[in-house]
Amino acid sequence: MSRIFPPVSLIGVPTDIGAGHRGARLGPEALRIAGLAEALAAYGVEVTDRGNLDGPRNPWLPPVAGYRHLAEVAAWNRATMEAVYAELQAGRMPVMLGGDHCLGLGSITAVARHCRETGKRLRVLWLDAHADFNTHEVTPSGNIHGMPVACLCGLGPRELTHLGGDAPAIRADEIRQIGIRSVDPGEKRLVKEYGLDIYDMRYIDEVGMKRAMEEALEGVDANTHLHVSFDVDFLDPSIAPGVGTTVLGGPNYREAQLVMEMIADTGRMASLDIVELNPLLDHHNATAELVVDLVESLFGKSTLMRD
Ligand code: B3U
Ligand code: MN
Ligand code: MN
Repeated sequence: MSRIFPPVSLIGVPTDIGAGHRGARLGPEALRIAGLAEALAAYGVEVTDRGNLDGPRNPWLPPVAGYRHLAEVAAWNRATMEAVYAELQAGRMPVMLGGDHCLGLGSITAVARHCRETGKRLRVLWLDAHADFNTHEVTPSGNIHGMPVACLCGLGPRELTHLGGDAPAIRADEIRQIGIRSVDPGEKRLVKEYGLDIYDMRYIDEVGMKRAMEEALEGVDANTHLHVSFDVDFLDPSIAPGVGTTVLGGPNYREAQLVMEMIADTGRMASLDIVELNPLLDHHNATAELVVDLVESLFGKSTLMRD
């Protein structure tokens, strides 16, 4: 069976406005240099690189009332939301090249709106070392890349929770988090309160990645829009050092490949974020090249062997 993908639009979002390290703004270029567009084209995917979005520079200020750069984060996310929504409306698959993970807010807000308008069921797979469910009250840093899931679920400042008009943008039961191994104390309480479905590393160690992914993908059907939000710090730092917040004990290369292959097997991935790649912390662009390799698997590279 050969897979037919909708045409893909790459959208660069060169900012580290929500992060605690500078450098994720260089992520889109590193992914381009690692050959992302060419790799997808080699699978017969029609790829158009839309270039980079524009937004405010990073003023690199301390938190104000628990948030760093709230107005700038909102501006970048508005631009992301509009760009992603336009691609979906045009029947294309937006692939957002971050940029830090605060941008998942704009991207997924657009996807959720598209799903409401088309009657699709939304499933978000959030691949990450972190739950990204902090609020201004419990954040240890004020960095908004630690808050997008909470904002999507309606918990956060109005500028972010109401980005798409109504809040919440998504329901907690539309998201599955995989690879989690760093959750702050107050954040832990909130994810329990909101009932987030988290496949943390402890669970993956116990049942294995295959079963964890089967559970995370359960119920995905022909009417599902599957959005993958891939924070590169999901991966174990031994294979992916080029991120700002490495956390030991993540999925190894084989486990990560299996995740991507099982997503590809569903045939339902309709939008993708690639975030938190920080080329300043990378070695010879190796993390970017690994990401391209994994994204190829998301598009069915390795499953071709089983056709
Ligand atoms: N939970 C911490 C650290 C963090 C979250 N997301 C990333 N780092 N990439 C925080 O600051 O919210
Ligand atoms: Mn994240
Ligand atoms: Mn993370």
